Amino acid sequence: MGKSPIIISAREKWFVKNRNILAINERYVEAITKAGGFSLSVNNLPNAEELSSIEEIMDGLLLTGGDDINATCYGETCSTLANNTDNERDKIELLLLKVAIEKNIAVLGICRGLQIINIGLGGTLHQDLYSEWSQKIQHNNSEKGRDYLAHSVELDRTSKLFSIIDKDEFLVNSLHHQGIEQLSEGLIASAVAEDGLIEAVELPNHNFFIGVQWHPEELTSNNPQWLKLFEAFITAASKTSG
Ligand SMILES: [Mn+2]
Repeated sequence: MGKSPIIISAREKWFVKNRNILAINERYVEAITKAGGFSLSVNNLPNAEELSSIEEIMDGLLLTGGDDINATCYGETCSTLANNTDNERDKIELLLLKVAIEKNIAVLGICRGLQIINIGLGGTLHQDLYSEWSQKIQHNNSEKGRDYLAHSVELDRTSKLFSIIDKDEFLVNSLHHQGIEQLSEGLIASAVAEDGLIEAVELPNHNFFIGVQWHPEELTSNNPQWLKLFEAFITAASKTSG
């Protein structure tokens, strides 16, 4: 066995026990580890030199879920309905994404991660789906549990995600209240929900570049198909590691 590809993520910030904690949900680390990768978090905004050091070791970029992105990142005023924005995290992730695109490094975006991808490439978000867009499906199900299968998505059979999952319709968990408004140029929508919301994106002509609006890391123990997504990501990251 060769060396484990290094998968970089940005930390979340939590206020716990009277202090700011920089953290990552362990489910991501478990999924990366099971798939054969090694997870490493970036805790603060790197300068140009620090960024090139990260670039040297980054085999894959995992953009994780979390609180809302500040709408100023896509030229809008941040809504009062947006939760716990973290400008430093937004900047770290947008920087890492730019490097990953330039260097053809494998990217997997989950929930907020899919949203960062869309913004990084020039798209916009609905800042609150329920009030701004549609009430047809409940996309925000945090009170029902993180593995609660909330709605179905239909997957484009020509997508890379389809080639990994090998199913064109399935149920997903749904723990978000924001979503893609204007899809950025260059991205293709690979999955949509019944209400028409884009739930997965891909960047063609890249080593590996997939974003999903649901949380596969919460579903791997009940449904092994979701570990396959992480395995495909780590395999692609292995190709750039050396
Ligand atoms: Mn959803």
